[in-house]
Amino acid sequence: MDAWYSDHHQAHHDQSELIGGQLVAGFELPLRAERVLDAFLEAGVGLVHAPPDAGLAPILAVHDADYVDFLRGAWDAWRAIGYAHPALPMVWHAGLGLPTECPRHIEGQLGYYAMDAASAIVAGTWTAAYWSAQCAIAAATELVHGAPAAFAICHPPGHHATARAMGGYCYLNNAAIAAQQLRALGQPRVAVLDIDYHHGNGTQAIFWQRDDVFFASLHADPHDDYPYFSGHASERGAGEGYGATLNLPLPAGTEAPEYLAALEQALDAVNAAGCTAVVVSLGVDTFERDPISRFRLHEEDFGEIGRLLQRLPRPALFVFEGGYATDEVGRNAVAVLQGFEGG
Ligand code: SP5
Ligand code: ZN
Repeated sequence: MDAWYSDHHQAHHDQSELIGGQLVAGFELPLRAERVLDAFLEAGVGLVHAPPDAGLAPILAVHDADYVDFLRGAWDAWRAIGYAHPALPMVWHAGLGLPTECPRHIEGQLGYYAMDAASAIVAGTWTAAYWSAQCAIAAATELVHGAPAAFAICHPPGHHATARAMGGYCYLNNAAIAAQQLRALGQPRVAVLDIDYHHGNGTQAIFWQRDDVFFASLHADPHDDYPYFSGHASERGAGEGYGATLNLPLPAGTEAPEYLAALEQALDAVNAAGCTAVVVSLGVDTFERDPISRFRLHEEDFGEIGRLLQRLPRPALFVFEGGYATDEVGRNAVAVLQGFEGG
């Protein structure tokens, strides 16, 4: 399978994040995507392309226009009040009911459009997020032209971003944008299978009331880990989308046998849903030495995950999400692709 990668992703760098109550250098580094690109080329999985510019329309098919305007202008507004360090929110509307007005001040806007204080905006965030989404859009478009599989080496990641909020290092929801693009190009029912360590709350929220996109996710139990407020097994979707969401939370310390059994369950559900195409949110922060996660998958388990994913419908689009062990992130992500291709 071929991959899509944009050098523009490097513009999103040197973010800080609030973790454990302390402001620290972010775990989410451009180096992650470069390691994935290197491993992809070294393994000879396929060609790598730079995405063409498909414009804002496929992004606006998923995200609210006012949120996109905020992302585009946030850094300039932050600079305009005299700051040169990464922009993070510090006041939220949780518990106050839905806000009726968006604040005029950038400090208020950051809280209005964010779910946490781990997703900083820096000078190049919009450029990087835009081209990250373009990688997913280009790969999805390629699938419709007949490729059985493709890989979008997205940076920054996307699955925590909702239609109108950033969070969890995510700004634009690349997987959701790709799934929507597959729908727009004629696929009648699309699955999103999310195997990142964290629940894909953004993707779930975007398709919550829809029956045409089936969402299945394996992740750390939200009773114990980020994003805390979604991903419980009881969440099944609503309205027409009731039953088109499947959450399989797993405990801290989960190892391969339990993980692979849950993955089989998700694959059964995706196949029973009759989907004609699939987007895989490919996070490898399930790795035993991931610095922010608590599953215990070994390097060789990622190939086995890929082999199980052969049961997915085609075409299949892999979208890179999390994975913070920079020495192993490339090999682990590419091992999934190689397993999927029968290697
Ligand atoms: C795309 C993605 O994987 N986003 C993950 C965002 C997680 N952010 C919060 C992480 C909190 C980790 N807390 C445990 C720290 C152990 N040192
Ligand atoms: Zn993650």
